Amino acid sequence: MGRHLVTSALPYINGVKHLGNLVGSMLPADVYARYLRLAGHEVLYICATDEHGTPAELAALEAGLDVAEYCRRQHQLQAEVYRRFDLSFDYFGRSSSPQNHELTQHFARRLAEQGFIEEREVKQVYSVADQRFLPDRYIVGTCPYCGYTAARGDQCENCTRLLDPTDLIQPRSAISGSTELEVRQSRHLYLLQSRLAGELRAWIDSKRDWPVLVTSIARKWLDEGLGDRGITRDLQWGVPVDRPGFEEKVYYVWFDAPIEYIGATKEWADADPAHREWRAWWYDAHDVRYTQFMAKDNIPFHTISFPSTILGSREPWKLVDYVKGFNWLNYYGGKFSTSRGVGVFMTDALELLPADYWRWYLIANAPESDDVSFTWELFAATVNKDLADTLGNFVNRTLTFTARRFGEQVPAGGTPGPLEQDLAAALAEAIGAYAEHLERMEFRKAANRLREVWALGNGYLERASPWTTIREDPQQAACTLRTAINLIRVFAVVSAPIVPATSRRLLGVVGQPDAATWLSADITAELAALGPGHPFTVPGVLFGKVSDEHIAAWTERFGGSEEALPSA
Ligand code: B3M
Ligand code: ZN
Repeated sequence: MGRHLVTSALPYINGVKHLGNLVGSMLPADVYARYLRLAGHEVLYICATDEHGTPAELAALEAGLDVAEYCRRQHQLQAEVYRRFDLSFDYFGRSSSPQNHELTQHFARRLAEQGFIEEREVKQVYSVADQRFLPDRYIVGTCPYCGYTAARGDQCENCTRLLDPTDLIQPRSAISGSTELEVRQSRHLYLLQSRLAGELRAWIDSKRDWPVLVTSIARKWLDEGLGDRGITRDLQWGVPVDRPGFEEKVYYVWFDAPIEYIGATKEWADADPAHREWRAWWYDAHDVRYTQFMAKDNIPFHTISFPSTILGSREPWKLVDYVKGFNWLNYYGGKFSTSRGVGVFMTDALELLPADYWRWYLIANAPESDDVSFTWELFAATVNKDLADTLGNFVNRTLTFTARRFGEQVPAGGTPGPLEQDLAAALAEAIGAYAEHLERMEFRKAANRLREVWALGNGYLERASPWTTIREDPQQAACTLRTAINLIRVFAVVSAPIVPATSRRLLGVVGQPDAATWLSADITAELAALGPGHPFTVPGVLFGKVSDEHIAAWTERFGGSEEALPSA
């Protein structure tokens, strides 16, 4: 059994997230957490909004709100959309919480005590008009290489060259447009990661079962020589730095954000006295297996930066046991982009179709080994074939036919024979493989197996052909339909991690409570769980099909292939 701690990368507070964000962290983490719970493990699945940093401040400014109020509202909105997507967080916290403030300051103090923090004097661009230091990306100007006039201080978007703000011609503030910029001195805290490089490498080397995507990114950072990292910023919004002379500064968002995994666990505990033992999940937690989910751009922060914080504290906080990283989900080969509004956002998605359509599509096409493209054509094909034709059609034809011939209850009569034995054997094999893939977090492979499980239903009906046997041998037909109704229950249980709402609906149809445990190994017994006379109801069509008209309308609304390509 064992205890499983699961976290998904914390979504930035500004703006509703898109399907790319969802499939790269929260959704697979949710599928995994749901599977583990069904398999009988104790699970704590934690997520939170990542609320600090310049983008949050600027978004608040733009919204005309005080940043704390802006974050409070955005947190509510995000929590609501995740609930509608059936993401089963045990707690959804906020990195701006007092708990995270306290823990972040604790870690900084410990790191300083252990000699891993140093004060350094740095030169930074200060905007007189904005009365603030500007992070590199908030300084814009003309690219010295290509002449692009809106190049950012960290990189030119046009020619992709990496820049220093001082390289820019006619630099100006991205916030106010002011050109009144000065270089000023400021003191900052540096985390001496270089001193932990050996320990980090040994730790990464010990992770032989990690995906290559993850270890190769971590090793690349180590191989390039691990630099020390500035962990403070001249901002007001963030976790205050509790050190004399640093009253005007806060910790860098990437320092406090991962600590919020722990912070949110404390929030969870503080919200309910039953969770008093929260520290046992994190501190000296040798019986806990900790799995993190994230997209590839977050991997360095979770395999290098956050582990440096933990290791350098010289306290027995839990290090991650397994990192599941994801590639990009693109929109027709271009990037989903929050800032440019390209692609499908989570609220848009729910306006079009219920969560399970998206959950299924995204898991079945998860960007695990490569970047993949979202296209409406593939979305339609996946939904129509798997959900409508395979699962939905099986359920509807089974229940409609049974109700018409035998009434709305599991029919009595007949005895299972070779067809049912074959079915049970095939199911046992496919479900076993499916569970193994879920356990290993191989989501596409898991979805392939689940699709195969569903297809066994239609294959069985074709072979047993109750619409034929009902004429000469109604007992035989009754046995087939009884088995088929039990199959619906079996499908509902095993589908629960990926399409939880559908699972609940199907179980409701056959008068069963929501799935709480996985199936037993005895599939023959599972296929007889609902006995003769057990009532059911006939649901309406489970999954509507996505038509060519839908595709045309949605392509028009969200931008088709052309608009989604990165601008030259
Ligand atoms: N908010 C970046 C992202 O959403 C960042 C993750 C924090 S995880 C501690 O991609
Ligand atoms: Zn350029």
